[in-house]
Amino acid sequence: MNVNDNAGYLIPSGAWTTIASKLAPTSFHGSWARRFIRQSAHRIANLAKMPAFSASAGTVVSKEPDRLFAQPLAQVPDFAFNEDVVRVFPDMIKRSVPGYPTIVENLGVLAAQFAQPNSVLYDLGSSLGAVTQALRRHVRSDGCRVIAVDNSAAMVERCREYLNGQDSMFQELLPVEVIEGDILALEFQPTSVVALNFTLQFIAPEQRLALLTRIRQALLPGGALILSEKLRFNDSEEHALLTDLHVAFKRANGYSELEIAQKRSAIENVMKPDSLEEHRERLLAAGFSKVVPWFQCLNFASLIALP
Ligand code: GEK
Repeated sequence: MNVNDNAGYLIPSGAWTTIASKLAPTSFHGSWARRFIRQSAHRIANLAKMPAFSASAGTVVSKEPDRLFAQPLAQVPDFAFNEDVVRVFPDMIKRSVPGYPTIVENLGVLAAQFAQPNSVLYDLGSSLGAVTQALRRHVRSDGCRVIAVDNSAAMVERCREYLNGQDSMFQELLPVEVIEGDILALEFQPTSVVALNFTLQFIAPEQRLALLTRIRQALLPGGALILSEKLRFNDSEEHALLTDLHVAFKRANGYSELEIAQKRSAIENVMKPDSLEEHRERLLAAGFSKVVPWFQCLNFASLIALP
């Protein structure tokens, strides 16, 4: 069974039992069929033990809907990656960040092109480990391992549970270590792939260049930094248009005007986007030789930076 066999759909764990019981007894013969049924049974048994989450496009995630800003709040506190956010995070980020599932899955595909044998791959600001899961599925170079780092204790705890879930569902995954810590204080090991997937925007602007410089110094020849961020635009009309279109994207994903407004005021003090030009200039100043945008959807983009 391919890891992407349920591509794009959240399948409740109970449904697997039904699907397999319909397929297994009569439809297949021979050794391939027996192996298929045995592996399916293994996954079904493991999925059944995990009521809180299921596999979507091969990624182990929770399904709880984001209603955090649905009721009027007397005062909207600054956004924090706490227990409440952790519970709904997969739904929140998918409904708020245009292109997020495409970026995460393809980050694994891109990483496989840059990963060097016997090196570390970093997922910085790993949240629940969606990127880590993609790296573990796609990278096949010998001796690679993933280090996921996040400074939210709640994220790290749940991330470890999800990665255990991934281990019990899929074989031949890269080894992984999840560290609770500040990426600004991290001692980098020689690395071939660094993912900063929507994390740099939460780092204080004056500390971004120093972080990117340390990442560049740790990058091995042939490696890459993959940097995804929300963008702002120097041209005010372009900025207004893409901001409006992003609001339309959120509306289309079921968020109310109240939810959109309260989330905006919660996040505006903690998340500071840069323009594409600022990213390019800073990456070159940090010592990267080439910056190549590989994805943009509305005001969200992802870049490959080469050492
Ligand atoms: C994904 N990459 O699903 N050190 C460590 N972690 C940090 C720091 C820091 N200094 N600052 C913020 N974080 C993920 C999504 S979310 C982006 C990344 C979003 C962490 C923070 O705790 C949070 O988990 C993550 O960076 C940002 O692909 O929510 O828009």
